[in-house]
Amino acid sequence: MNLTQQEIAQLAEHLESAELQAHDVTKITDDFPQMDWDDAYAIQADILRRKLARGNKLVGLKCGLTSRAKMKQMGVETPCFGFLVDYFSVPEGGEIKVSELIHPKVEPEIGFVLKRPIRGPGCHVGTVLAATDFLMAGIEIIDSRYRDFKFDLKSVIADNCSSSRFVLGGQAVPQDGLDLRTLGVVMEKNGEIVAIGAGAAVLGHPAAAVAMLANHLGKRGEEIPAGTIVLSGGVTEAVSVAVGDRVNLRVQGLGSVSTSFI
Ligand code: 0L1
Ligand code: MG
Repeated sequence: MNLTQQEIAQLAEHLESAELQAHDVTKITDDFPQMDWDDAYAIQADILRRKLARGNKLVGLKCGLTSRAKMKQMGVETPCFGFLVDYFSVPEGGEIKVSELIHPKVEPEIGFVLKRPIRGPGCHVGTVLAATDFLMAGIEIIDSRYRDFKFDLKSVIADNCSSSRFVLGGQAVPQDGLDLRTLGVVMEKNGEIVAIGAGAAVLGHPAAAVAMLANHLGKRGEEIPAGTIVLSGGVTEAVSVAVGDRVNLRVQGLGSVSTSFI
């Protein structure tokens, strides 16, 4: 690690304030070019610590930048991992206040809930499928705190991978019999189709993203707990939304989920 504890705490406060006050900032590597990967995850962990100290609850984990479309859109080559806390969760069909966000975008996600914890190293698609309790369709609302969504991977990891809100569909579906690679995904904004994809867009198989997360956590002596929601990463590119937009997502075999922006 190249940053001091004081710098990590200062950057966590800087990024969390930008989130809570809904204002953008420049990417933090501009001022701290020496920052390494461990520093980036340490800043993210300090943002989580701040939220837990304030009484928020950890409710899930997310994989980000797991599809070629997303990597190309954001100009990066490697997935990233973040956390989800209670107030990020919006009920199915619920409304999201744009005034609380900076420049939100939506992306279609496949949500996994595990029946038993998994911990890397060595996790693979089979490990994840064997531990999966059920799957859910999900819309993730990402909202980078960086101006114009311009960042590098270390900056975005520190910023909790742009996590902001998420909406899960009303169906919890066992994965038996579903081929997650060929699950069709259709996302509509105001009745117009804005993104189409299939599960294989996520690292060849959405469970591969969850396995990568378990292996990432394993290196830190952590695991994916049972019962927590894990988002696979967007199946397609993210789509910008604004006040008045209504987004509907249909995932083959997992049902639909919608949300409105007010
Ligand atoms: O959930 C995601 O795939 C987003 C990860 C962070 C990059 C971005 O803001 O697009
Ligand atoms: Mg995502």
